[in-house]
Amino acid sequence: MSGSSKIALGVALVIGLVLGVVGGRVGFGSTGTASLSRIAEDRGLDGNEAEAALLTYTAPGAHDEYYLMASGGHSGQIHVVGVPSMRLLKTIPVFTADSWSGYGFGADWSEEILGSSAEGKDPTSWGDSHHPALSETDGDYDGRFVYINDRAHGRLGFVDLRDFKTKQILDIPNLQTSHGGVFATPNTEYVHISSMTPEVLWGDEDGYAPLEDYETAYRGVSTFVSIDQETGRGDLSKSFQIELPPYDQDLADSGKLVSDGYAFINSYNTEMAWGGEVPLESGSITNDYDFMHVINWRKAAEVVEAGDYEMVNGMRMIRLQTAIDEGLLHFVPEPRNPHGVDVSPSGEYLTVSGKLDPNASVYSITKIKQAIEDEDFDGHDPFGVPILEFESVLEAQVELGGGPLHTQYDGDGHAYTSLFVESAVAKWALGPAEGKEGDDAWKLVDKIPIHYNVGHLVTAHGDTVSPHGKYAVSLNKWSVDRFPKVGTLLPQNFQLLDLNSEKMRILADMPIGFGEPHYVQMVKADLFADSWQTYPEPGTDPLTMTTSDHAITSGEERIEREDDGLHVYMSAQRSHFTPDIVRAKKGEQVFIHLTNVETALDATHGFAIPGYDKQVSIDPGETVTIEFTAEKTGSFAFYCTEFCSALHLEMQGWLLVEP
Ligand code: RUQ
Ligand code: CUA
Repeated sequence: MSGSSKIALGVALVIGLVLGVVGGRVGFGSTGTASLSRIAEDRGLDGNEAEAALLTYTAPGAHDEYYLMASGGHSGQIHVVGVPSMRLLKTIPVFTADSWSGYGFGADWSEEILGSSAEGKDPTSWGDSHHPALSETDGDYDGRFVYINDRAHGRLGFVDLRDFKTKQILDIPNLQTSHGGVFATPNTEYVHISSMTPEVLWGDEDGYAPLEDYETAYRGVSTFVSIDQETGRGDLSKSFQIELPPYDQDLADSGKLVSDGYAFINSYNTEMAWGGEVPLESGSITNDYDFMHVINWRKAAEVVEAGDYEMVNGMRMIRLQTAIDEGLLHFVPEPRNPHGVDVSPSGEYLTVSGKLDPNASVYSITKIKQAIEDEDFDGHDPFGVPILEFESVLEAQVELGGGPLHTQYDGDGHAYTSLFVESAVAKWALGPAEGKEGDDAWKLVDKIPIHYNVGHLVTAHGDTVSPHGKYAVSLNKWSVDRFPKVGTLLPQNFQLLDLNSEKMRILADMPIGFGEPHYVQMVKADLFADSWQTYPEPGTDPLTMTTSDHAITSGEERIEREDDGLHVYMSAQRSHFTPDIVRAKKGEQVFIHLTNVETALDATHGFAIPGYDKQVSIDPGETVTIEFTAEKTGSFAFYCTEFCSALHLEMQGWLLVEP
């Protein structure tokens, strides 16, 4: 049989099988099975590809089973992608202004959020979002909130998943850049974020310290941001930090179940190299081991409650010596330059992968707790932090391949680890705590090549106490030849993998053309069944999620001159702004309180005054305020920026600024 007729037979078999199953219910479409296999053949699809198409095809109008909550990397945003269709559903602006939603372009609520970062940072500039963390209840996603870090500026963004809008950006004190986390503790008591590059904490009176003072003046910090369970917001007054040595604290994870109450942070550059004559890339890899930081955060919270902290730039900070004395910080040696630490579903195993080591090293929390209790230490680091003995807390090492980075889990005792250097994903079996015993435990089960240079990967609910398996998405840094040419800056690539059988397979590619996503979480779509598509309270202020003081209903529109300026109470309803003429005096402060009085699903209006560089989106039931000083005289047209109705083009009006 020739190669091509083998393929044709494979296609026919797959299509025959799949359609044989569904055909009874829905028929074979307009062409019949024979022609379907001809279509597959014409399109050059082999049997596996035809099957992948059927497994991922999401019919027009059908909905996806999972969402990816994807970090947007340099875009500073969160992107919501459907799985298995791999369609981009939504971009949630977080750290970067966004003109469609008006985020940072005039809506009062967004300016309050973007403006809430510290002085000296242009609040509407940009962010480098890395690691989303969905809120959890009992260690599994609960669909309430999502948090994300800004790797660039050490900030934490918070999105309420009732309306999928950002509500808060916290600029974390004592944190110049961030990486470690973010993760939520199992009941979202805290969201963790830690520094990456150490920051000058103990400099001179100007806060300055030369690099020669690296070991004395520079420090890392681990931050536990306390979360208000009602609003989802972080409250810095109830949060605390732990001072850490000036290592580069890398990725982190939260303990769960047996390891609940602990946090784990990888580190590299325990050599404390800072570049220059000894470049960082060689200076930071001379030690055989770096240190996983094991933090007992429950104990830390008690220490803070007992008052054993210092206020440092407005944050309660447990000093390093206190953390050592109180026994809430221990180090575990980890093969050099580790990147990811990922806690297994039972909470027992901590998988650490070192970029320069082909093994996944798995530690046992039971052994770690025992070693801490027995004070079974293998010396101390230069700052006096006790180091546990590598052999006594290690559970297993599994050789996976080149450059393992990050690990996720399924519900079946398997771990999935990205291999950056090898461009592959490894599937391997865990041990007894995850149901794999004897010869079935601690071994590589399957490996699949990835295109190319996988960073993070994700499985469905893959970092929770009950992962679903099913799908994995590999977040590939390079796409090289995977897509048609689009110039010199190439897209990243999300590659969808099927986990439903012993051997993994690739189902689809999705080009990502907006930045470099880092971590992603895959969450069951039906968790958002109760999220809002229109605001339930008329005139809702998205910041408070309650009725705005400035909300109006139809008939209440008016213009009032008050002491602080001109207040316009305006409604938007297909296809009219009422009032549609606003007369202001030069120099006057203008407040346009705009309510979308529609209740219909999807009846969003926009409101732009290009002459004043304002643009907002007002969703059904929403009230926003646009405030500006009428500095320029003239006649400025405003218009609705959403094609909302047949008379949308007529939905415009005038701002007249009189001399
Ligand atoms: S990173 S590719 Cu999460 Cu910022 Cu590992
Ligand atoms: Cu409202 Cu167009």
